Amino acid sequence: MGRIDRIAEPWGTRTPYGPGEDWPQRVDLRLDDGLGPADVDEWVQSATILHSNGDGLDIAVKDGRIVGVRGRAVDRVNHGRLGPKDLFGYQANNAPDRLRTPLIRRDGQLVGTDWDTAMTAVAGRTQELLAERGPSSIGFYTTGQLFMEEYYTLALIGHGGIGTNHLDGNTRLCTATAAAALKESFACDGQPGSYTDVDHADVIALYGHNMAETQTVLWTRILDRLAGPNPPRVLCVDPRRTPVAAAATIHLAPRPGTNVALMNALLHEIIANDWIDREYVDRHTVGYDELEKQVADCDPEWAAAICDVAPGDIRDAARLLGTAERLLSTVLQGFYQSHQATAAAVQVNNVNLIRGMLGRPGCGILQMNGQPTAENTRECGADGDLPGFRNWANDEQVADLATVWNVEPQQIPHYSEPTHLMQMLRYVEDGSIRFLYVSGTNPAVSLPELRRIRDILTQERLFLVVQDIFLSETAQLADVVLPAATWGEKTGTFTNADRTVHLSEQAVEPPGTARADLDIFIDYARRLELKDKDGQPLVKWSDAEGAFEAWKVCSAGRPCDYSGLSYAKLRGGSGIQWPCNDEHPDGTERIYVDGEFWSSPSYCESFGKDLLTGAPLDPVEYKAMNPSGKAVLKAAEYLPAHEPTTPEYPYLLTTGRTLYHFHTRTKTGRVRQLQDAAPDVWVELSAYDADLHGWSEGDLLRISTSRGRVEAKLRISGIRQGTLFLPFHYGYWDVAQGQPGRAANELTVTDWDPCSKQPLFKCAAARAERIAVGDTPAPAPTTTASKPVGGRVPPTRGGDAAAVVEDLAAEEGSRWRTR
Ligand SMILES: Nc1nc2c(c(=O)[nH]1)N[C@H]1C(S)=C(S)[C@@H](COP(=O)(O)OP(=O)(O)OC[C@H]3O[C@@H](n4cnc5c(=O)[nH]c(N)nc54)[C@H](O)[C@@H]3O)O[C@H]1N2
Ligand SMILES: Nc1nc2c(c(=O)[nH]1)N[C@H]1C(S)=C(S)[C@@H](COP(=O)(O)OP(=O)(O)OC[C@H]3O[C@@H](n4cnc5c(=O)[nH]c(N)nc54)[C@H](O)[C@@H]3O)O[C@H]1N2
Ligand SMILES: [Mo]
Repeated sequence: MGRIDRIAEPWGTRTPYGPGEDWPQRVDLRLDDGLGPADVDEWVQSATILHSNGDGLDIAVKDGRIVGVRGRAVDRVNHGRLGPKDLFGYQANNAPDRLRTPLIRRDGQLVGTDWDTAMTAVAGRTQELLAERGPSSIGFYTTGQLFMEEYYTLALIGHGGIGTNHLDGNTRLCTATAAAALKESFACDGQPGSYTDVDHADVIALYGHNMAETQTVLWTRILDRLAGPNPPRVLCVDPRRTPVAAAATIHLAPRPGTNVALMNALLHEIIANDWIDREYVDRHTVGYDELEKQVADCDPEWAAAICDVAPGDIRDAARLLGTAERLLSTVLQGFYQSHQATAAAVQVNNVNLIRGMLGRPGCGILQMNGQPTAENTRECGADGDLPGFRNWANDEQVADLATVWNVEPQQIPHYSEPTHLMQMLRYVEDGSIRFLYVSGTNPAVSLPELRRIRDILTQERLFLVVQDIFLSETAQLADVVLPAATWGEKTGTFTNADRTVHLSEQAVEPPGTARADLDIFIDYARRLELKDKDGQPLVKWSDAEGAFEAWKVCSAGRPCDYSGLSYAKLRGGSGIQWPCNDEHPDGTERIYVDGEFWSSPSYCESFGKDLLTGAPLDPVEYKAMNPSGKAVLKAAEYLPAHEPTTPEYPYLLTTGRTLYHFHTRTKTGRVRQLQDAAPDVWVELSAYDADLHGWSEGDLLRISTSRGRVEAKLRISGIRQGTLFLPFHYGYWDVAQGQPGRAANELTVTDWDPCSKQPLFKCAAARAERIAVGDTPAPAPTTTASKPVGGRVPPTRGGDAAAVVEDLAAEEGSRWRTR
């Protein structure tokens, strides 16, 4: 057992292993200062909630309070490890400024009230609008951070009860492109890969994915392979020198927004060198000829001119991919939130497909998720899909859902795909949506072009309900604020990016009168008197396990089949991967083994779209293209980004994350170890650009686009020249009013991918000016992609306050008994 500063060393101690071996266990434990394991009254089973990795953990409880966390050695995902956000983040539950009672706006001010008054207002306004303007005046905007049971209930209320098509999640900002890319290639959502592919792969390619900072435990798994015998080779595609880039065999740093050009050149090389699995292509795919034609002219020289990457490096990368024996590909926001998002992500699928790298150990695709429960938002249809990956354009599947819900099929809107968030905002802007119920998301900081968002959310005619655990920037704008119980204070399940389902049990009571999101939704449905077609209550459950049992029925026979799972089965051991049913009682490690897909015209979730325009294919077109349900190789032409740089706005601005914070920091900003590691906004620029202007580390810059301004101190980092990076974590809840702009989204653009409708947070044209010479370094970590180049900057450390116990000898479960 060792103690280690996990702020200074985010990934902890190496436990090397070789290909095909089991990843050794290492149990990470963090308790409040002064406490030891013997002080803990009870350990309660759960999983991590500050990213999509789904690391199993136990919550330590003492005197009815959460006092720490410990990784679960038995869990397939993490083998006991935890990342810094999870080791320290639990403290946010105990923050003194948690919302404890509902708030309602009276004479312009939010004042405390009781639940009955608040819910009467919320349900009353809904009923008024339903009577006056019909269901399309009602919109719901939820999250990727609640539990599965909550999304399923909300989807039933929205689609089956109220009958509005306006229900989306912040997963639109997050994993809409993951879902879209899977639907384009496999005609259905569902993650092909498994985290255990890391144990077997000989090449791992990470596209626009800073896994080291955003899925720290999965990255630890890769670091342990890199430290062991026969390590995998790593390809990193990212305009910044991230820790992934630093560890990579090959790092390509393209201009933001040029991913499709790069991918087409990689495909061109793979095809030109005949590194293709012809048999797999012929037996299991359609569309190869079009793909070959599309990339025929896309040689590395062509791409080099667009991406500003050396042609030789593109050739080397293509050889790495083309000669891999077990290729694991991962994709995240550098593709999903960039120009031509779906088209680019689909080309990654194409690389694996034409190489026949799917369905075998080490051969996988991880079109990653970001938020901890984003997978469930998608599965349950709370985000622009129908529950159970049902196809809105297939009347039989809609009728089947109607049977499950005991409603008439025409009650469920399916005249088009459910409305995506950016369109919902337009409807609010136009006044056709008059009621917006926001749960578990903070759009006043996380959406693009914040000035516009604030205008939309503060409209007089809009009734805004915000269900949160803190008085976020968005909650401050609400008509009614509903205080929620959160992770550790309520029970439910959630599913990570590799389909692993975890049970998260209630460990402590919520603060004040805060209630589980599920209880609030059920109360809302009851007050609206939503009924099924026999006049019985539409929502037939009153607790989480009841909702889970209902979801099992809804998901049975669909790809995301939970029918073989139960709370009892999820207790005690590891998380379990869906599909889990009679055929696969212990879950399913990899889908699409033997080249079998869920893409037959009658079963598939989606008929696909045109990658350039987003126009949906109709059933007849789909059937003609893919009659027997194969994988689809979809080609895409590169198009230049919509907002090119100009002499006035000469930089490409990209935005993203740092290791120590989660999103708008409502949790991590209230945790001293994490907040101290990255206390305020900064902006990154290359040494080349800084030298050009004579700027130094710590100088105060003003970054502007045509939409707004941000002031931030300069960190000279390993970012490519011509590119600016801003973390998007810093909003306004913890600064005085009137401070200059610091949210990255003051600058981002109202624009989205035509296919996935995911906003483009990663490429805008911007200007940088120095407004003051700095005397202290930028408040950016030194342990991450923000690592300074040159200059003297004190290293990021947490010291004693960040000490974590690592038990490297933990075998056969953990040393400390779980109840
Ligand atoms: N520490 C931490 N971890 C998190 C989260 C968090 O807030 N903090 N959030 C979770 C969530 S919800 C998500 S969605 C994930 C996101 O996880 P990631 O996608 O890994 O994180 P980002 O920082 O958004 O973007 C990844 C990288 O994309 C690169 N990039 C930008 N533009 C381009 C481009 O045009 N092309 C290419 N190839 N790369 C580009 C950026 O330089 C950046 O390093 O993280 C999850 N995990
Ligand atoms: N510029 C830029 N913008 C981005 C991104 C980017 O890379 N760059 N990334 C985008 C991505 S991928 C994402 S996922 C979004 C994230 O954007 P948001 O979802 O807006 O960010 P969070 O801070 O996670 O907001 C979650 C809210 O839910 C509350 N909450 C937490 N737990 C619970 C709970 O159990 N119940 C309820 N009711 N509330 C809870 C939190 O207090 C917080 O206010 O941001 C997007 N915006
Ligand atoms: Mo996300």
